[in-house]
Amino acid sequence: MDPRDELLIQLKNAAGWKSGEELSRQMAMTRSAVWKHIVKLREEGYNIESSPRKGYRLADPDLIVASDVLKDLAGGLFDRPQSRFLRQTASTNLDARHLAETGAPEGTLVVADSQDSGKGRRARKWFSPPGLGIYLSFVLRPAISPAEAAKITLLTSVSTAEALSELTGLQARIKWPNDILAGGKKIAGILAEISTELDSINYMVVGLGLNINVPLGAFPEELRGTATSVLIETGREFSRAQLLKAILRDFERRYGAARRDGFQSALKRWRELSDVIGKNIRVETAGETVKGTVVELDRDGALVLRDSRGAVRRFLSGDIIRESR
Ligand code: BT5
Repeated sequence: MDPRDELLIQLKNAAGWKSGEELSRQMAMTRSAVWKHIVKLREEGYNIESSPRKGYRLADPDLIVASDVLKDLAGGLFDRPQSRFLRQTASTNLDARHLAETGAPEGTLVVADSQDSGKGRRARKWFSPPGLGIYLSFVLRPAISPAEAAKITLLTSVSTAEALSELTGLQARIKWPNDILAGGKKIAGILAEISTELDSINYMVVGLGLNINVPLGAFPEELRGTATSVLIETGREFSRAQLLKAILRDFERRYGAARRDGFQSALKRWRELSDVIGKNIRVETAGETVKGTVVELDRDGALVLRDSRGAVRRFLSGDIIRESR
């Protein structure tokens, strides 16, 4: 293991101060070598306090450490040496796209502690406060047609909702096509981007933003009525690394199952978690707004709507707004 990663894990597990002497013994290196690594880690942006008497302490105990995450994903889809764990970046989706363009294999991850320009769909922004959420993107190269790409978003939604419910006890729901809600508010969003070649997918980048330990007051004013976090909903803080691993494990399992047997079982769960069939809604797309009643979520992940004139319309993307009757 990279010695700096090992140092981070030692400090994280200590959950408080750890003496330089102990660190040097456990890591089988001199105290001055420990110090040099600490200096490097600080340069990379890790907030490590030091005290001549007590030793060292990680100021952010909820840090996501690469090797800690990767060891739990060893041997699977996300076991990729090309993966990046960053303190800070503009957008993990952008990073993952660059990696994909230069040949990074399926399963390559980009995880960041904070983003300066987190992206939503249609040039919207994703609020990404440092250390309080998951900002993750991964590269996929699925052998499906571009028309089926929405299925990957729905798979990611199911995995996120399931892992959230399992670890935190929250009743997470899915709002078509890419939002996860808790207590009726947005707790996570997914941004899938696709690069196509003729009629096949060259690569896909799936981005997930999940609000974990964000207190209400930390959200910008304009999001306070619509956004939420695990902390707000449960009153408790949760480990970001644990949630990250649970989501990735669930996704890996479902993606494998979909490749073997198709998307049916994920689709079934997605429909249960979506709870939108029969509801009166408005769909806003880039070009138009259509009112109607949801007939179904079809096998490609499209929303099928009967509009006020009785015509049936199918949407693969857009935003839905619930209409009151
Ligand atoms: C999304 O877009 O919901 C997709 C968000 C994907 C973010 C991840 S983070 C890691 C990866 N790297 C990136 O750069 N992006 C991905 P959309 O459905 O267009 O929703 C965007 C809207 O959600 C904004 O216009 C706000 O109204 C709202 N919003 C922004 N930040 C939020 C947050 N942290 N929590 C809840 N709502 C938020």
